[in-house]
Amino acid sequence: MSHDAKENFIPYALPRLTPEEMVAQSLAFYREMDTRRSARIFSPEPIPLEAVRHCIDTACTAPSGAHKQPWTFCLVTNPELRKEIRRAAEEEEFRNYHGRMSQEWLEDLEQFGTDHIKPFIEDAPALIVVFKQVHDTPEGGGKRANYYVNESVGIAVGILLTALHRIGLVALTHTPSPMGFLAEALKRPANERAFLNIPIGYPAEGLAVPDLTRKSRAEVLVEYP
Ligand code: IYR
Repeated sequence: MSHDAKENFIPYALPRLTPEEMVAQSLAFYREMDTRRSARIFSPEPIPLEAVRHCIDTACTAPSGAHKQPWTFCLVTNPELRKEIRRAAEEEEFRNYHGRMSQEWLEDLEQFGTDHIKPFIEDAPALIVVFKQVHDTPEGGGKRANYYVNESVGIAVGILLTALHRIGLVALTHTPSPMGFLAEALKRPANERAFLNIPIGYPAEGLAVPDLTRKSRAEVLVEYP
């Protein structure tokens, strides 16, 4: 069995860097990623969609359970669709902010100044609505299992956010839960569930973001030498 599998294997290697190059490149990349921030106000300017498609291709290089690649990325630029998505998202968010979210949750969000009004859904030039595939739909019909779907799609989204940041676009990982309306608006098949709504675009001119600090390395890294 494992012998048969190995017959499908192909050689694989990566260029070997010196330890000094590794330290320098990892530090440079950390510094680049440390400038990534979520944005809630976007410039309405159009963005080069071919570059965004490349970012989505990059997201799809993510590892996934049994290589099922259980994701669909919907790139929504259509203004009527964005208007409808905004309307439905604000309806859900109104219920979230006015009863469904706990007092503690509302307090935790205070510093971000968010409410149920979501102009960015229409102002951003594009939305990437990410769907997870709760099961597979093989070519010949029927159902097959997918595995570790949330982990797989979460990793893909992480890579997507990284790729977008590298080309100077900002994004927001928006969760207008419950998100069933997204599958309906985008006419997704029965095996797909909305995972995140990600408005993307250039940052609005004069954009300001909350003055956040990140946890220190000592708080997040435990080494076991
Ligand atoms: N989905 C709501 C509420 C919200 C929840 C969390 I957790 C955030 O980090 C930010 C917002 C909204 O988008 O307003």
